[in-house]
Amino acid sequence: MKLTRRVKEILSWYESDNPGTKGNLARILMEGKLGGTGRMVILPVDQGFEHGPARSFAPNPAAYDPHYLFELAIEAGLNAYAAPLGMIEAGAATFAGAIPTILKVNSSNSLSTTKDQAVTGTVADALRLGCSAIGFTIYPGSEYQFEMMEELRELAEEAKAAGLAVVVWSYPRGPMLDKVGETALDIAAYAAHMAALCGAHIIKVKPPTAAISLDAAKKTYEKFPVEDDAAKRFAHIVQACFNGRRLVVFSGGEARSNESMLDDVRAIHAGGGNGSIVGRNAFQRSKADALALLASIIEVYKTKV
Ligand code: FBP
Repeated sequence: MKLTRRVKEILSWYESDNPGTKGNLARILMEGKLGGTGRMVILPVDQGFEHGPARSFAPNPAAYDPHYLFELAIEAGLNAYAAPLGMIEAGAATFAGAIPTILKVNSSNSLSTTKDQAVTGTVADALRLGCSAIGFTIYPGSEYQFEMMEELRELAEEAKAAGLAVVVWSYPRGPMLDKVGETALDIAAYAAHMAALCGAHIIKVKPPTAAISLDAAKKTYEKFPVEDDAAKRFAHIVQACFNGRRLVVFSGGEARSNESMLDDVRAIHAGGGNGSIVGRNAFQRSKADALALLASIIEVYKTKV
């Protein structure tokens, strides 16, 4: 595999990583229809944990089958497929080497009253299953945020030593954040920055709104405003990710129209974000519709900025 100049440049930003980790980042960045561009589209399917099986898969029952999800990511020409242990194990032999995988090693669930997560996979599992990376969610703002960050520290250290990459889902939630706060621009930038500080190679956050939520940050954003424009907001998140020295991708959220998804994608691309991680908006559509939407998303990321 000949790396593009862009991918080599991105790899150079990860100054402390060993060849194994850089090689795994390169595998993700060089895979699929966006391979070599520095942009990525990833399929995440951990919603069975987060929301339960029916809420996740009833809209498109084919998606109850883990093989369907691997096939969707491969046929769409995506960069990687991220899922919890059981889901990756269920297709491990059939799809070995077919697409880079990210083992989601912690998860929450809707039966819990606390904003905490269980560690359900290990670095050894990721290596055994041929994954390129581990994926870990932190909930900045939760009563358990420090424990999650400490778990991440241990797992990231182990993953990096073993030559794996580390993908961090940084989702603000907890007692001091209302629904508006969870996706407010200042909070999203803060969450992305903390994931970078925790040593993430790839950061995943929700698209930010124009709201500014933290009282302590309001004065600063009044003095140094971010223009009221979606692309400028994504660019601000990129700034918070070490001024673009860390890859950042944005989630798709609940099922919504193609146009609304594509509006976000155009703004992410214009703002210099590195791509999308699209779960429900992919696997809850019929395969034909999902492939069509993912192809349109990829086309946007292929255009010159
Ligand atoms: P979606 O594209 O379906 O939003 O998937 C992205 C994701 O981060 C999943 O990995 C995760 O299960 C889900 O979002 C959590 O969504 P929420 O925070 O809305 O419960």
